[in-house]
Amino acid sequence: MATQRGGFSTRIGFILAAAGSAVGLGNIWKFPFEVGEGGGAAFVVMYLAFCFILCFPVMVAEISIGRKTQRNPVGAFKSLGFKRWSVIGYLGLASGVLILSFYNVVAAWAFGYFIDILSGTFSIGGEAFGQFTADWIKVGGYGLIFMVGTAFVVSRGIAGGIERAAKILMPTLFIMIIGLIIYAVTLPNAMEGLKFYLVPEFDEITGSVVYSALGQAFFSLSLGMGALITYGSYVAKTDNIVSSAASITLVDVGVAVLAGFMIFPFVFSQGIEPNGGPGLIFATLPGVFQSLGGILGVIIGAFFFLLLSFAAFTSTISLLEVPTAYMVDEHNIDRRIAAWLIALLIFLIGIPSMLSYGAVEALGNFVTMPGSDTPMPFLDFVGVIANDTFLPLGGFMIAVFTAYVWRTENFNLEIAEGDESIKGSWLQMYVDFALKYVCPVLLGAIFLVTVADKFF
Ligand code: LEU
Repeated sequence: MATQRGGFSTRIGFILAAAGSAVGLGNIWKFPFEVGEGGGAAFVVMYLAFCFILCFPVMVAEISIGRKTQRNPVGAFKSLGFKRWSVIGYLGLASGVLILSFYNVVAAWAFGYFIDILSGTFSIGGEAFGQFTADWIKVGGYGLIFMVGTAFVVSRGIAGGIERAAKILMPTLFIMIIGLIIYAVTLPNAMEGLKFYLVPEFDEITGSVVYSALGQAFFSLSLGMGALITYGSYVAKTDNIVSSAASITLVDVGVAVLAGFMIFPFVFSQGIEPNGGPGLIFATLPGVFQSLGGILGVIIGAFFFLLLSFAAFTSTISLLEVPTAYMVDEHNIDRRIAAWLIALLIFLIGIPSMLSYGAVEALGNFVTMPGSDTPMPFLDFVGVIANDTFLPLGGFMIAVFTAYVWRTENFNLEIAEGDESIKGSWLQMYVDFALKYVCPVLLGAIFLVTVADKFF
């Protein structure tokens, strides 16, 4: 079975692919503007706590469910003998499809910035971001290119496509970020940016901030959408799941934290307000690069948006892999056909998001959430539903399922497959305890309270 489905050829290949899924626009585009809107360092503290305390155990559970069953998220629950629980898989599929529909649009912005800066057609100035996103033909074209690239890699399968791409792209990304941080901290006002980022003011925390920090933790770690169940299904039985999950979490959180060190000095050096929403890095950074002057600015600017596109690419691959694996496993459809058809469908679903940043007024002011006085664009609304709401709900159900339905004993047998020494270790004991008590209670409580706060 496993050989027909393909699989990762090496442990590091899996870790890089999963870390590639985790590290993406979530770290470099979304994390900074969420920190900016959530009041700075207090958001960062909450996000970190959620990642380690709640998300890490859920990640171990997802990878284990995938590896045990060698199935996509829907088939996994069926194959464990709990058909009704495949509702978690369907929820994951829905989340992944919705997320990819808007994620691809933001990836198109990043990729478009790269091309435009490189070709010298980019106009810098206050209105540049709005003008760029309103040009739907252009954004649509870049979005199509991005989706075609994603479908191409996914259609080629695991070791030849996904693993190979991640092995090259991830290390390059890391080096690029470090270089940009070194530059960022030398800029005027960099210290103020770092202060905003690092010194928490806890009175900034509201229900809505908790809700976004939790959604951000799940989004950033690619949890609750079945991506890691799917990637887990390609992992060899000899791999150590707990230590792989720990590496993935550390890399992802590390890149988000580093992205903050890069962005906030940039934002403050430009004298820009950090609470600018999804346009934050797109509006801020071109000015930074321009201030470098001439060819140097062009090179560094293009380099940055290339980096962002790379990061997004290894994530769009994982998002498309989930419905593709579902079609391959459950409906016996050829991988290539499945990947191309689903990519096309998701591209179409993403059109309203694409048009909601300047092209169509009604989509731009799509809905005003209770407690807010400004309407949000369609793209942001899909994010609130799929990412801030569905993902933590998926995580909650995975924890409950693993601890009480599949049962901790069976789960522990699966994680001990790759490494007996994990048995009785404090890490394993924490994961068990968290899946039984901490995740259900905290995720359940935060979910109910914050959803009530946000939607009613
Ligand atoms: N984890 C990814 C990111 O941070 C997003 C996920 C939906 C694939 O960009």
